[in-house]
Amino acid sequence: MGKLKHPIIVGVLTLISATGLYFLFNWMFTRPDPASAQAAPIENLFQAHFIMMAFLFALIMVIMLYAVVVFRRRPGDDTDGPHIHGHTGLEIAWTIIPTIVVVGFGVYGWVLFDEVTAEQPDEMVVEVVGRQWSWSFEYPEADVRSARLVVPVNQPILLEMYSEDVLHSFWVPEFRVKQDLVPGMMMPLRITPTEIGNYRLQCAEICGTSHSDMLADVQVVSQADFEQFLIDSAFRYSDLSDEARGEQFYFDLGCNGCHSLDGSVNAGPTWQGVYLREELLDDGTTVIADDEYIRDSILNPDAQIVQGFNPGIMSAQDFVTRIADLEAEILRNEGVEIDVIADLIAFMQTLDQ
Ligand code: HEC
Ligand SMILES: [Cu+2]
Repeated sequence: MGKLKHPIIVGVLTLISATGLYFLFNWMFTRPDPASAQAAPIENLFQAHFIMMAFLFALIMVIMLYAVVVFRRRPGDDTDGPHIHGHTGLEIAWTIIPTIVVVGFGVYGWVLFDEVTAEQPDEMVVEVVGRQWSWSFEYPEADVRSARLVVPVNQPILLEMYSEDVLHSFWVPEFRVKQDLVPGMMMPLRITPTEIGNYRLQCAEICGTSHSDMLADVQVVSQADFEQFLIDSAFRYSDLSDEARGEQFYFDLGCNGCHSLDGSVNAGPTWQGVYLREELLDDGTTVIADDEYIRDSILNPDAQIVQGFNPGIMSAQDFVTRIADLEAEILRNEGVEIDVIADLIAFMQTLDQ
């Protein structure tokens, strides 16, 4: 031993501490089980980081604590330590090794980013729309709209994502990939789900009052179940009853982002029992929520404000244009004139207290 005694002890202590820290990090940074093809390489990247973090942290702490304890000044010892004037070899080593590690991780991340964003064969396109504070999904090949994202297992998916207002972010932790939605741009995200199951999409970009409610169900299903989903969801607006169409509009236009059906108060008043309800307005007057008032509340939202709620929130969504666009689209696709607001009111009439 002799001269090598301290380095050997420090080396052994470093390895033991690094192993402990590695398990600690894995336990601390809780992650649900990976469920997409893109998740596996990202999980490896996590592990590589944990190993490097555990090793470096252990190395620095062990050397420091070891020196503090073992080489502490003893009582009565007034001698000076040795004077050291630099060590060229050491300085070169501690410049070159960290450079290689940092650049190495950079290259690793770059290659991996290329891999997880790479185009896949036979991609299925799903259009994703995010807005304050709800999501909706369209399957252009099947002419299906949905408030939940249903995808077949092991099928490469290309999500074409749009925001109708501010920045949002698509994040399903099990898939490990995350992508911002930027207003005015199509943002792509590729996912190949590998595990059948139910997941939850959450917006990961703070986007206003009800950001934390901006959730959607994600279901990874078998190919057969997926085809059944498309059959069950394929519809023409004009085939539905007025009330059912109103309910569909409630989701398609994103009214569900602010208006609950179960009495809970979100950014806007609940729709439970809204029809013919007596509303107290912020100027102290009351009004009965009849057809005319409801139509006005949608077309000219800032004219009458329900007490306890904020003006400007609904008008910022520009429903006048969006409803007109939707009516024009239905007329174009189905050849029928639909009054979206009348159907929304018919739906509200079904929502008793
Ligand atoms: C971004 C949040 C938001 C969205 C999305 C939203 N609203 Fe509202 N809505 C509000 C707020 C806030 C109020 C209350 C302030 C006011 O009276 O304008 C409100 C009030 C209303 C009222 C009056 C309700 C009452 O109790 O008197 C109606 C009717 C209404 N909204 C219809 C709709 C319809 C239809 C949609 C979908 C096309 C929709 N809203 C989407 C925020 C929203
Ligand atoms: Cu959001």
